[in-house]
Amino acid sequence: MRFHIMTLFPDIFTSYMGESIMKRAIEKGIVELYTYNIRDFSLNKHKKVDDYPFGGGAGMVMTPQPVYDTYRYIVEKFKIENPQVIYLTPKGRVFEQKIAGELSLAEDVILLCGHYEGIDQRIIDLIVTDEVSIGDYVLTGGELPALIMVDAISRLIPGVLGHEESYEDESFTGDLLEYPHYTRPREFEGLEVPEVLLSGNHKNIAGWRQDESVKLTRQRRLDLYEKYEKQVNASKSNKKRKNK
Ligand code: 6GU
Repeated sequence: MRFHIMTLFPDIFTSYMGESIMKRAIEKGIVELYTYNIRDFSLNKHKKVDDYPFGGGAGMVMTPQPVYDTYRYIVEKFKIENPQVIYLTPKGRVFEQKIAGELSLAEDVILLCGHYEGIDQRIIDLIVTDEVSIGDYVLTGGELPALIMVDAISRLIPGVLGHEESYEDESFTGDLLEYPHYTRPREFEGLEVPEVLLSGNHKNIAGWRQDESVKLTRQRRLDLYEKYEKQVNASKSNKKRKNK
């Protein structure tokens, strides 16, 4: 899987992608990350990439030429047939696990990071296929959201995580938040590890974890809990139907 990041600040990506699981995914060749400095493609003699908004108003707008030429360079160099270009913007649809799963199947993903007040609308009309936000708050640019997407997508690609089962139990895959984890020591600052986890009874342990997940989800995320309840009810009535 190849990520292509169009940005004015390519250095932001080197530190995060050079550590831990992301680093290993790149070393293994499962993930490839290419950054492109949009400024390098500016035909302006001062390498300018922004200008005042037509119609007036606060802030600057990224000009279309450098972004468009960066895009053309990527698509031609890698011979990408149906380029998927995601523009990171608070106006986009909110990123969630399901979108990460869908994107993890793609060969190439191009991420466009905006800055200033935004990008000239004609770039969005011409090359952008999807607009994505990471939540309802405003950041100064699309770089952190791009990193978040790269991380969430990469860890779903087979071979990136050590244990294939690592993502089966986790928060969100099954619409439930994850149960609590404990490691040694058995007692810390007067707090004990729940007895059942020390019992060696795997059926009881699985039951306890399921119960904790359901409890936590109901307390914290009624929206997810209701989705989960619906699924449970649907599968129950499915079983009944089959048994008739
Ligand atoms: Cl994708 N960009 C910016 N600038 N702010 C955001 C965002 C994206 N998602 C949430 N806030």
